[in-house]
Amino acid sequence: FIKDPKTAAIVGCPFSGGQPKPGVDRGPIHLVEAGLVDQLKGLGWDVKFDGHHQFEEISAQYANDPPIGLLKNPRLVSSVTESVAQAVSSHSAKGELPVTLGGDHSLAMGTISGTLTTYPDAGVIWVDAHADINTIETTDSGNIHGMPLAFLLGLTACDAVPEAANAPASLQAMHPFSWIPSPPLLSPSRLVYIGLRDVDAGEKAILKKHGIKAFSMHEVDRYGIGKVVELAMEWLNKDYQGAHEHRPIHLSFDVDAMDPTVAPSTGTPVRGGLTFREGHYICEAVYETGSLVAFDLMEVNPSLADAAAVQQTVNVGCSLVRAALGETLL
Ligand code: 6HN
Ligand code: MN
Ligand code: MN
Ligand code: MN
Repeated sequence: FIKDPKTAAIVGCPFSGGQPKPGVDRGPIHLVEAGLVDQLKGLGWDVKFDGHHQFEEISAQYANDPPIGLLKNPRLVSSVTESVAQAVSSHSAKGELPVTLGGDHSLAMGTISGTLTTYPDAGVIWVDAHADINTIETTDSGNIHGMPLAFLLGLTACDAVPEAANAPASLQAMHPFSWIPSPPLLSPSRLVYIGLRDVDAGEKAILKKHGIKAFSMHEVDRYGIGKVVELAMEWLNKDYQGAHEHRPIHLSFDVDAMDPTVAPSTGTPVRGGLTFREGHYICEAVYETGSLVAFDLMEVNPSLADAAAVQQTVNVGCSLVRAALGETLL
């Protein structure tokens, strides 16, 4: 999928509009300042990086962005993710590997849409403590970083908890993400989770209803990470009949999947997460299949926790990206 000479395109996305904590927009800046570009060059990749994306024009346009229902910053997030989709697809169309640095996880609406534009049969591995699949009706927080998969899958009122049927029609009719194609590019059978441990009740109902495959921390404990990644790949490829050995894979990695002792500087930490090695193993094993076509590293927030914890989290973030680009393979 990725053309020779292997080129990684860094898509730096200093964006925090999908959640309320300031600072996550500084994540990509810290990751690049820590030397990520040279580190990837050191692995033999050509690296394209022409500065972080500036969402200033969009931010100015939506300085006034009243909520839609509970949804916060809906027009801003919609417009930013639309521009990210274009950036990602323009790189992947050239046979480059887009590496998107967040920023909050709402950005994955853009990255995954971009990947699916170039590779319509791609599968998604979503590594996260959270399921990020709340709909307009199930969200309690209104933070869109908890909702990207619902928009990518085109889930609406009828997919929510039963009481969602009572949501006002005006709310159900609102489509702040109307740029996302309908019918949706992603289907529930091409999504697999690893690392879940804080899933809202409405989200559990959605996972069940759509038969979405999820390996929570419980399954990581039971089977071990090696088996979990093997089962995840098997699941994604079960019905694949394309020209390649495997389906192309988009790996979207929320740094809060890691245990907070490993990656403390993130907005919604949850104890009981992936160890340093488990997180790296996922990245390595996906790269090893030769089917990785896009990688996201999201939710590094350098303004949470003390300087040493920030340094640690940024270093782990760089290390996960290197693992996804083949560092540990001999
Ligand atoms: N993330 N389920 C919670 C919500 O607000 O919907 C938490 C979401 C966290 C999102 O970490 O990318
Ligand atoms: Mn998360
Ligand atoms: Mn929760
Ligand atoms: Mn997330």
